[in-house]
Amino acid sequence: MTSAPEIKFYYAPGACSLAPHILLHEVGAEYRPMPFEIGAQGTNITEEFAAVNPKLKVPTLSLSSLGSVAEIITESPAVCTVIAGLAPEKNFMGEEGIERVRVLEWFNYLSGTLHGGAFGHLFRPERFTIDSSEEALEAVRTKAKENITTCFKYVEGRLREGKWAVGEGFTGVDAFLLVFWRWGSAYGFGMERYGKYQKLMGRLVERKSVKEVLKLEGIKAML
Ligand SMILES: N[C@@H](CCC(=O)N[C@@H](CS)C(=O)NCC(=O)O)C(=O)O
Repeated sequence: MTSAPEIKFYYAPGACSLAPHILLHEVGAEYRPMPFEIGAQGTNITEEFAAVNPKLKVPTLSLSSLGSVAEIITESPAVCTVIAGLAPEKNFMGEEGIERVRVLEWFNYLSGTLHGGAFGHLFRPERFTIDSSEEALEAVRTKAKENITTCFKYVEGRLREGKWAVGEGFTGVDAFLLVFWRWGSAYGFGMERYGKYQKLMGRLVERKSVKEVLKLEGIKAML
């Protein structure tokens, strides 16, 4: 007999972990929330967390079935894939075939290009230059803002009026898009310019899972 896995979910309010957090509620999984604050120096690290995920990043998922060693899953696309797999009939990572490919395409773009390659530079410019002068850091931030705007324009261009990001149903991509919507709003990227994106977020926040998670994380959608 196989038992349901015991799930620990490491997250920080308003971080990229928001997307898998929403998926955990969509699939109705029981999980133990492990909240962290991300401060100026990065994740507020505990020894336990450093042992669990040496990358020191959220989201991190620990999955164990009784008597087995926990599997540690890191990286948002992988974490979302595992969670979606708990309710495979809901196709939260897209239906098999081209939809699943599109979901992967979106996830890679959002986590690699928009998050790692753009917002990451705005949030942590010191990680992207060996020059610690304020001028050098500001130059990294300036370029990051340009790159973020390019990404938002691309996202807006890819979205379809009145539809979820991929296929006909809600997927993890829609939840992931909320992360960047909120960051864009918080950092003054003039998000009201992106009409299709804004409408998509308006539909998304009507979902029970999204309402629950925003409340649990103590954050607003920033629409
Ligand atoms: N590539 C990773 C990035 C994870 C990441 O950068 N998480 C941020 C929160 S949004 C974090 O934990 N930051 C702590 C730090 O950089 O010190 C993913 O997609 O999961």
